[in-house]
Amino acid sequence: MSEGAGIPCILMRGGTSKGPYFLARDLPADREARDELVLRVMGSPDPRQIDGIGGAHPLTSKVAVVSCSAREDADVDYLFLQVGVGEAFVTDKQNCGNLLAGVGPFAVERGLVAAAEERTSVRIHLVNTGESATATFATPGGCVDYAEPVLLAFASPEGKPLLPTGRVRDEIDGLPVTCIDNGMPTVVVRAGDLGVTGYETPAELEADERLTERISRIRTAALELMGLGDAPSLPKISLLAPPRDGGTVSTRTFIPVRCHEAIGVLGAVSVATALLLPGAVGAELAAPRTAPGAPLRLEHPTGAVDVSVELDPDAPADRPRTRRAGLVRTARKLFEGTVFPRPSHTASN
Ligand code: NQM
Repeated sequence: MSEGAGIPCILMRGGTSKGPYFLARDLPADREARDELVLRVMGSPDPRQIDGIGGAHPLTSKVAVVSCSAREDADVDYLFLQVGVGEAFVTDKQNCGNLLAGVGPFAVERGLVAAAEERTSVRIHLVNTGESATATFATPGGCVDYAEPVLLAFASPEGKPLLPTGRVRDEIDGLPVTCIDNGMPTVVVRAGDLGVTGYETPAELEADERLTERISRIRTAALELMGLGDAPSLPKISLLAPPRDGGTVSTRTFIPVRCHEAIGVLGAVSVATALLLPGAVGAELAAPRTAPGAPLRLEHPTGAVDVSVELDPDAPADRPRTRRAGLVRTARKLFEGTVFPRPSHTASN
């Protein structure tokens, strides 16, 4: 790929996030070369991403790479890349369930999957973690209808423990926490234990230096406790409080430096799963389910998300498993074209 050559991509909103979607074959196969190119495409490490197409926030500094799958149980492979804002990193150590919402529609747009007449289901292999999901969406007359929702169903992850520390509760920095991973490594903590209500805006929470320093300490300790190595965007830290708007629980989630304006998809699945585990931190704050098996409604700074999750009753108590999980998102094709990455040696703006 020559310097200055453009790369075909579709810019999509997936749930509450946004980013370019590429076919894997349009990016370098070499990982280092790919990551270096992705930094230039997005405009990182500049915190404004002014010379790229990133949106200068972790929720808009995301990239999806999609290809046909060689696996029998999947139609497409989806690799997610989180790109640093103000930092020169590209990490594949986490999934993104929000961009996942656009993967099925993108696969149809690019002809990787043939659309059915009414609704199309695409089986997606999440390359980052080896998990799998099925996205089902409306395709009347064989075209994606972006006005309709995308149903995301997650199979239970094989062999990966929901409780990475082996315990339903741990203590970090003197606080009770639950470390959970049902698709997204997340630390659940009571907002009240951190001296906040849990109803503050993300801007208010980010401005609270005492809080952000504590969250940073919790994160550093949890990285080790959960065996996450040095993943720059993990774990997420979700602050729980009793619900205020008829939901199950209120959440404010650090991802892990900025506070999410909503909550990540797999982050929500992970928090909802923790709420079902007897003894988990924050489960006592949750309103009872309206009916057995009813979705859990996680309130967040800009609304709420309903998560369906079912525990496997046959799993041993010390090694809980889920049977399935799912939620509904939307996605939208925003722009289709050719992106021109900043050349590696550029004079200043
Ligand atoms: O948890 C943000 C997002 C996410 C991740 C983050 C996500 C998920 O909202 O599945 O979607 O936690 O970094 O895009």
